[in-house]
Amino acid sequence: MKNINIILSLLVLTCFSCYEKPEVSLDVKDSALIPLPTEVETYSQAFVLDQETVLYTSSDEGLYAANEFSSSLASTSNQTIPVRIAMDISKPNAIHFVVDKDFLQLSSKEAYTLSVNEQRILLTSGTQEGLYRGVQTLKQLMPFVGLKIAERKELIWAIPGCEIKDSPVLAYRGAMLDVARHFFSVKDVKRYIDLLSLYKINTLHLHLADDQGWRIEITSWPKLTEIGGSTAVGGGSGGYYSQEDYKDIVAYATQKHITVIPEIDMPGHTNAALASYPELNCNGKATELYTGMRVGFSSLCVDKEVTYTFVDDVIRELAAITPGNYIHLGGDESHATSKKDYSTFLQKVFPIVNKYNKQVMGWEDIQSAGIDSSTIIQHWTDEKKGIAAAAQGAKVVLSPAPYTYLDMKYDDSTKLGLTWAGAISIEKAYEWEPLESLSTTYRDQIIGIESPLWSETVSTIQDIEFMAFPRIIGHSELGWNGKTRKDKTEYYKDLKKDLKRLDRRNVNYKK
Ligand code: IFG
Repeated sequence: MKNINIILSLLVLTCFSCYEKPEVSLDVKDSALIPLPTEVETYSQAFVLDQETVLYTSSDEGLYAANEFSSSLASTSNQTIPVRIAMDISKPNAIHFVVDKDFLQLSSKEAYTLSVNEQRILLTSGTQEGLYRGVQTLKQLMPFVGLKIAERKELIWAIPGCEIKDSPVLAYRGAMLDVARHFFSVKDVKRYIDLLSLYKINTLHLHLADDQGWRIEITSWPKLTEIGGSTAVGGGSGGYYSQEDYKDIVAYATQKHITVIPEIDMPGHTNAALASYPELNCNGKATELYTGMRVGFSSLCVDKEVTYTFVDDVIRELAAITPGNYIHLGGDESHATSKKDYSTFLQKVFPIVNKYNKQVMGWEDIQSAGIDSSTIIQHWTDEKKGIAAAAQGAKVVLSPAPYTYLDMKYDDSTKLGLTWAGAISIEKAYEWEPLESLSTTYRDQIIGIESPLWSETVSTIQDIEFMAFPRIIGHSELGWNGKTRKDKTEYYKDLKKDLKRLDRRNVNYKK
């Protein structure tokens, strides 16, 4: 028995040494890179990743990115590759994750370069965030399947040679999830975060309160969730995030370089709060809980001092568990608040946000209350209001409903969704030019785009995936590059391939 082992091990040894990395030439143009990087040069020789490949880095940021790539490869191929802490970019058969502070001179902290040749891969950025974005591109360069070659037990992976220089045009690339009309578990929100991060989306706006539900625990006003969180559109059981749950979501998003922006809509869209506390109502009587789909019928009581104590407590507690710079105050569809009261209310509330060291974000409607350049206005339906906001110096995030509202039906065969902003096909979601929105006078104040998914008709993670994908993939490219590709057919060709990656993740996207 002993001899056979010696012979076998000799055989393996010789085979091992006889293994020559195959020369593979692939065209990077065949990889489905979305968002399309700023510059992609083809290089003939592919890099072959095999069991001897090592991921090198010598910085915490690089280690983080290397682990992100290594765990992603392990999850799609059950192949683990060693991550070594050493910086020697001359090492062959290696992927190097390099932090180069010179990159910090560039316009975006998310800028990176990715260089692939037959010897090694070099991913370089000035920040961990930039490396993280580059890892998403590296994952998209990976072939769908590894190569099985005779001499090897494990698969090898041929990555097309290329020189990529990449940096986003728009800094704010967001998705909004309405967890108020229907409540979604922490697990579901994390799943959505996972998918958003694949496309370099960097902001998650959580719509945490509305007429039908209050979804975030406020310890000083416990009935907001006890009563206000107890139901949903259609009368379901509702739900809410404890502050620990919310911190869990924020931490998870932060790991994927996604900033969470919480929204407490006010003074309208507040029936859940008004049903929880009689004193918040001008007549001192609590309203009934509401499980319908109407909007514009509720308002906090602008004349009562207790209203501002309430707002102060809510914003204080929310700011304390929100590392991001913004608190979103909503401000939309306050049809039950007089114009004068609306302005009075917001002018008293804006300073409360600032008192807790946060900046105000709001739907474009709040521009009528007087805003400044520290405010982010979210344009959704009225170009005049959007332009009026920009004219006051505000930064603008574009969410034009006819192109970005993911709760709109794809077409009249779509069971889920609403129709008031018109059907939004996969093509319509992609074929618009964000930087031509509003007036080009304020082009430089447009900081990004965001894709809202309202949940009146959406109640499961499968529904979220169906309505968001593939339309939000088109939005991710518009956010990253600020425009569509010259040849749009190239985008749709890449999208078709990219959807195979979503198949591997069992994403319920619209076919
Ligand atoms: N408009 C309302 C949302 C939601 C939406 C559904 C905004 C800013 C219609 N406000 O969009 O609360 O009901 O498409």
